[in-house]
Amino acid sequence: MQEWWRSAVIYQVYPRSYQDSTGDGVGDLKGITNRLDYIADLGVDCIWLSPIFASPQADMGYDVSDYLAVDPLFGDLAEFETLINEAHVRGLKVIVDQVLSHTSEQHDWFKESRLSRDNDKANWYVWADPLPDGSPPTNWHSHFGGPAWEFDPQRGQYYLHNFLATQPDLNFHNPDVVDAILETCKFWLDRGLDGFRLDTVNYYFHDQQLRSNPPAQAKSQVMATDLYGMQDNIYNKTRPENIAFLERLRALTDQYEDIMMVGEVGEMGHKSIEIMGKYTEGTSRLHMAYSFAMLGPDFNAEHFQNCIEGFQRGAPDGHPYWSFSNHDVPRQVTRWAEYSVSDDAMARLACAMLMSFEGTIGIYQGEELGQTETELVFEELTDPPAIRFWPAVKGRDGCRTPMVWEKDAPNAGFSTGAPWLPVKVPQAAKAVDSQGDGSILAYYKDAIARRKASPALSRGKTSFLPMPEPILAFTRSAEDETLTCVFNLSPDPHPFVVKGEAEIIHGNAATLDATGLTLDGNGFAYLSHGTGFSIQH
Ligand code: TEU
Repeated sequence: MQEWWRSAVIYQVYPRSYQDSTGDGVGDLKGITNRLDYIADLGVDCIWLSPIFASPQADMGYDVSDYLAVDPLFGDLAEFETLINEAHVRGLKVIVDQVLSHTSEQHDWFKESRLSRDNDKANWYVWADPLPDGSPPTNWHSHFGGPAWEFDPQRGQYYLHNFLATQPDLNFHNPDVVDAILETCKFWLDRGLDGFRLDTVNYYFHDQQLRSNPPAQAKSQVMATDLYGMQDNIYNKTRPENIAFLERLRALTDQYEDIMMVGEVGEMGHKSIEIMGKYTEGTSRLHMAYSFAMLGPDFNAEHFQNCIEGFQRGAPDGHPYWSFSNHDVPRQVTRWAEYSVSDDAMARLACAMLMSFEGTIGIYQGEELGQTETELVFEELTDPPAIRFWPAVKGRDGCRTPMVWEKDAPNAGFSTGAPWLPVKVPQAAKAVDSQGDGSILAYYKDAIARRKASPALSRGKTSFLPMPEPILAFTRSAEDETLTCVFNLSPDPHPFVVKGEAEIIHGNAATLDATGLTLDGNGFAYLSHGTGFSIQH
């Protein structure tokens, strides 16, 4: 039998913003449990919960102060177990975010580590002496701006942080750290969850030689206008030592049944696709991985083809996870607005594309409503890099505003209290209760069901058809089914010449008649056909 995750659709829940059950303005585990029927009704297979562990919330839970405790903001261990059990009753798997590369500065390990150079935890983090002039050991920069090193007066040394200064980087070269991390994972596996989303999986190991970025990199150390447009610390990521660690983690999860791990590769562009392949090739590393390649501004056929084909070439036995949105990037309807006829047309086009890709599919809460990025003013921001670099950096709050349930209820039914991020009118207008027949929500449910029912869409092999921009076209086939999927990635109409018998089994803004196929702006078609079929632009 095929492993469950291979053809799954995974739904990401951002707990702070899903459903508040207490009126404190922040979503919680009980709130999510209360909404499980809605999630099951979408037809998804699995829920990915963004971090719920004890945390001072400096980076909204991606700064863990106790890996073995649920943050009281979200509930307690009993409520977590109820959530898992209730999900399982509905046939839903649950994976949780594990933020293992760094901890919060409030973690006991770090509190001890920073006390002296010779305590038990002295080498659990990445400490280094200042250069003779007192400056940081390397020119590495933090992803959230500024240097990646913070000086600690008590130790008289710098510690490494790839993200906020309150997120010190664990030293994975220390075997005690690796053992402690594996224990952490075991603790949660023993509680019956179905796997992990591994945060920043290519950041675990640092460059022990402490090599500075070469001059070209150093020059671009200034915070770029786009949070995700910054240069890399080339020596300090995707270290070769990581593979052996991933293999140990896999060996641990293989002791349990049906566990899945999806790693977040913190890179964009084609390089990130290669890393996804390296981390998932074979059966002894991660089950699957995603990168920021499809989460960026690129919206052209060549880009999507390069991602999908590039992955297959690099890792024929690997498995990708594709998604267009998450809690770190502007929502796709807004991000790709320059290519769209309307928000609705883009929501449908993006959904139809995603649901036809080979691999596992991820959607992010609110995406199923065709949600747009929320416009916020400075006073409303909570995301540290945005607060620090506004307006050059807009940050990630705009995709993290609360889920909208009832259009006319206070805070659209998210909370009876003042929500941690505001619910605004354009977002509330897309609330679940306003989405009936013909809505984007109904479209997503159909699209998920269509993918599930189709061997070609859920498991088929992909071969791309040569087409000029802005047309993305490929054939997917499995068992007796062959489908050709054609997408118009522009707002302008495009005609095609079709030879042989064909039928549109699903489409939007698409017409097939004696003269051929026409795709209006953002139109698309899944065509069913026999062997004599061909299509040309
Ligand atoms: O994201 C990593 C991340 O956001 C990026 O820095 C990424 O490495 C870069 O965009 C690649 O171009 C994860 C979480 O998803 C995010 O919410 C956290 O803030 C971050 O790690 C730190 O834990």
